[in-house]
Amino acid sequence: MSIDLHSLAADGEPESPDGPLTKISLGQEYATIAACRISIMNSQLLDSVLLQTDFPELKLHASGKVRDVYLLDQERLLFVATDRISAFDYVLATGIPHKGRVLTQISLFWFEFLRDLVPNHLIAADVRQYPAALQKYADQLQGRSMIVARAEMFPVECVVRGYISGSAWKEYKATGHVCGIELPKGLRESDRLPEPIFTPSTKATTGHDENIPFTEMAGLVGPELSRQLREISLAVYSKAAEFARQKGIIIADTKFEFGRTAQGITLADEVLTPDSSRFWPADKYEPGRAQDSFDKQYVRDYLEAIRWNKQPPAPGLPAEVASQTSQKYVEAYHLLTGRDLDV
Ligand code: PZK
Repeated sequence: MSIDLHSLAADGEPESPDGPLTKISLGQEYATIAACRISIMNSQLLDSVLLQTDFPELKLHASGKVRDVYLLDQERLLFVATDRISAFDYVLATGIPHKGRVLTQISLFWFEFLRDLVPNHLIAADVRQYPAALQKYADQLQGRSMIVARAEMFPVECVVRGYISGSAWKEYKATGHVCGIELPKGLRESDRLPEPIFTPSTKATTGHDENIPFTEMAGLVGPELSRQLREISLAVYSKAAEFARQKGIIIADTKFEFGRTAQGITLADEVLTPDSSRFWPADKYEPGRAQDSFDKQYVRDYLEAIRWNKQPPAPGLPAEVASQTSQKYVEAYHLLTGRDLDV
């Protein structure tokens, strides 16, 4: 990162003995100073950033930190990936140019790549094939949206881990197992697992998803369906992770969501994106420590540097950080697909 926040802090506020910054309001101030000093984000880029969707006559079906889902009719939903970015559990005030298109195009790539393994919910992603009533929103939708088949969603997250990180690392350190799966002794943080493991979770009512043993999943959705979801999840992860690894990206873990449609068990939601997975740059992989994130590292470094207290309101990002982050998303797309994101 080219910004030296400590030098910025030095000629702004006096440094307190326990560090340069403690309060969120100061953090925002420095974000602004940094943004002014480094560069004004190219105004065309800024124009293209979508933080909020707005389709007044459509019914919002669900909304996440990054994506908005609208109800089109009884059979179909409209998924839109915005350029919002979250870090440390909060959506930041600044969007990331191209992010929504990168997430959408990565999911589309994997849907195609995985189509022989599992049916998916995609109906259309070319706006010209969307209903006439949506054509007036073509600018908001192109490249970042999909029409998908409405599924009866299963109330579990199907998580697969090929490496030990995050909540699984915490659980393993404390207990030696993860979601009821006994793991070898002596694993280090970020180690590759002997084989990928299926570690389902439930959507917690507040905050984070809760890891559950397979037996608990079986109680929730039934043992036969649980076995099928585990088998599909592991097969999908293994095929994709092997491919990504050849392209220089380690997919350490990922979360799938499935539902039932006319096609049977159907892969839904976004698939194997940096938002639903941990992407690590393979050339920097070093077990024994937490790994840098492929996409969000500049953002995390910046937020740590300004000492954001990780309470709302979340700060914005300097143009330089947003721009570098944008480039990482575009790079991930390029590495995986070999294609250029059309800008
Ligand atoms: C569905 N979500 C989660 C994702 C959000 C929320 N094919 C489908 N049919 C019915 N429902 C869903 C899907 C899918 N995929 C998934 N919510 C509804 C979700 C993204 C953003 F706000």
